[in-house]
Amino acid sequence: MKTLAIIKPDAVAGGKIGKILAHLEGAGFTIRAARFMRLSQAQARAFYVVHKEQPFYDSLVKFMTSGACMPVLLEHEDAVRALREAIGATDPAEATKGSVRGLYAESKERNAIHASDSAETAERETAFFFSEDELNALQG
Ligand code: 3AN
Repeated sequence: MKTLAIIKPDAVAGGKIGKILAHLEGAGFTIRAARFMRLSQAQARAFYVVHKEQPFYDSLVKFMTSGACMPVLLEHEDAVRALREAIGATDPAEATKGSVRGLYAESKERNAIHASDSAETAERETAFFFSEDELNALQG
């Protein structure tokens, strides 16, 4: 199965793309699609719409639009669970030491990487960044 990750602007600006992708490939994920982009305000607001009532929403949108990010479609047996485990807890202070966030996150907000939290979310978030046609073409 597949799930969606986003290498966030803090990790892109900090030069961590290569390390994070290597970490994920080392954990058994296969990269199926990727793009390098800067989210617009509208895109960031829509992507995080489930958090729109949260006190951190405006700050999160500001951070996610502050620079380039890298959405990545990853395949793994049990991909959603495996990726959540590989990235660690939202708060780097609580993240497992060897997890992506344990290694690279700065704070709860600037936490290096996003991962879909369920199979349904993974489908919605994948469609947010990659069209069916594009994914079919990548499969060859
Ligand atoms: P996760 O990314 O671990 O699934 P969510 O879905 O609870 O965490 O939160 C989405 C994003 O919102 C997080 N990745 C983080 O950047 C930000 N966030 C969550 N909680 C906080 C908080 N208390 N303060 C600031 N930012 C937060």
